Amino acid sequence: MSDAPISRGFLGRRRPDAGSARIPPGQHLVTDFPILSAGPTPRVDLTRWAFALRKDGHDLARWTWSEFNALPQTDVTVDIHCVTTWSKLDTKWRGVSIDTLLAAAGLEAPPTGFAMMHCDGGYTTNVPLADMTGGKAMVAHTYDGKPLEPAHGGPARLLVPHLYFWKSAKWVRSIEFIETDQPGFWEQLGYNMYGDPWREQRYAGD
Ligand SMILES: Nc1nc2c(c(=O)[nH]1)N[C@H]1C(S)=C(S)[C@@H](COP(=O)(O)O)O[C@H]1N2
Ligand SMILES: [Mo]
Repeated sequence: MSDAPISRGFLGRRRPDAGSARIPPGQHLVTDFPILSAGPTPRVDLTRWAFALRKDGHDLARWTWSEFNALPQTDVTVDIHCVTTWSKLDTKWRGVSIDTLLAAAGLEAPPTGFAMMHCDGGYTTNVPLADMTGGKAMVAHTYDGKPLEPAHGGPARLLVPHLYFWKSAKWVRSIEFIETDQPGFWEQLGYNMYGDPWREQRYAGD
């Protein structure tokens, strides 16, 4: 993921079979955008929405919807990989990178440690902080040029495209910094603590 704009022309000239080297083992391509949610799509009131970075039970930083949207924005085009075996290429997102959030909060990215994502509806998932910084993750609010649909996590979701897509928490409301790794919703049910699609880390022990 980088801040560099991706040329539509270049993507358009890519040969149809040129994507196979981009599909991790055990995955197949889809062109639609499946919806996978463990519960109902929460109804979100943007006037009450806020996004927070938290540690030890208190906010380190907090942004309202308008404050969040006023932060520097990042556009990315990335491939996404769901553990249920679908992959989708060249998905286009706009949002606020985790680097930008940390800088806006006056925080340097902690060199070690983990993040626990907390979402409307109660979903959680864990990701090492090193996998969220350095341009590797964002809180996305726009998909393919349009406001992110509620079913896909709107108004805003985490996007960590280099890990299986269950790590990309929909309706995310806070990132909690934790010292030691803890399992989130699917991880407690036997899914992998890390979830690298290229190493097929689907389940605990993979
Ligand atoms: N809050 C929340 N985030 C979530 C989920 C969920 O059930 N709740 N499902 C995860 C899973 S398993 C996947 S594959 C992706 C699916 O995102 P999509 O519905 O936009 O395809 O969201 C992830 N993020
Ligand atoms: Mo998933």
